Amino acid sequence: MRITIITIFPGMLDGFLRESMMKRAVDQGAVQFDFVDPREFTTDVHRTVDDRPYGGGPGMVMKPDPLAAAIRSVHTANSRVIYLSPQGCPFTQSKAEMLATASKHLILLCGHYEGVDERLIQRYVDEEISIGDYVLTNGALAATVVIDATVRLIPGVLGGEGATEAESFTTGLLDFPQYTRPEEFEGLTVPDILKSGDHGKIAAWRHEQALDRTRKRRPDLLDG
Ligand code: 4FV
Repeated sequence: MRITIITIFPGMLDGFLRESMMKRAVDQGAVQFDFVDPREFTTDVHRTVDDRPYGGGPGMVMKPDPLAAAIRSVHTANSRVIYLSPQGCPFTQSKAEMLATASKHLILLCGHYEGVDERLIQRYVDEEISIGDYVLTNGALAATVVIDATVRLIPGVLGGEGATEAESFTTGLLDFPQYTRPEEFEGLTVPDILKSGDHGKIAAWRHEQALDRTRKRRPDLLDG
């Protein structure tokens, strides 16, 4: 998979892409990342990528032209343009699974300021995704979340670490509680069932725990 990040702050993702799982995914050849800075597609000496909003109001809006040229510079028939914004569809595990399996080339458009000129979205964006109902300073942070949740699902990337089939949201439930050594921690012990070796009983206990937590913390996940 190829992931192109369109952002005026390419350095913001450097550390994240050079560490841990993402670095390993690149080393394995499962994914390649590249950046496009819209400033490279400006025509004025100040390399202007934003301007005041028509109709007045606070803040600035990203100009359509540099973004359009940036997208065109990498867009192919296999590309899917995703704009990260609070107006997007909520990002979910199933969306991550879809992106991980169905996409050859993701172009992640990272907004800044008050957002992007609507005409750019109309003409170039295939899908708008929101990572949550709050406002970030920059879409690159949201792109990082989408990249992480998606790339880890590319077959082979996770290797031995954690089977994705049985994890949160994939089962429709929150995860069961996890324990590891020491057997006693500050007076707290590990539930005996987990030390029983009876895998049938352990699986039943874990499912009951997951169900109970989901009922208490996220009953919305149980609707339907
Ligand atoms: C956001 C979100 C988000 C809005 C203004 C960047 C900011 C600034 N993106 N999910 N929530 N974006 O807050 O995806 O341009």
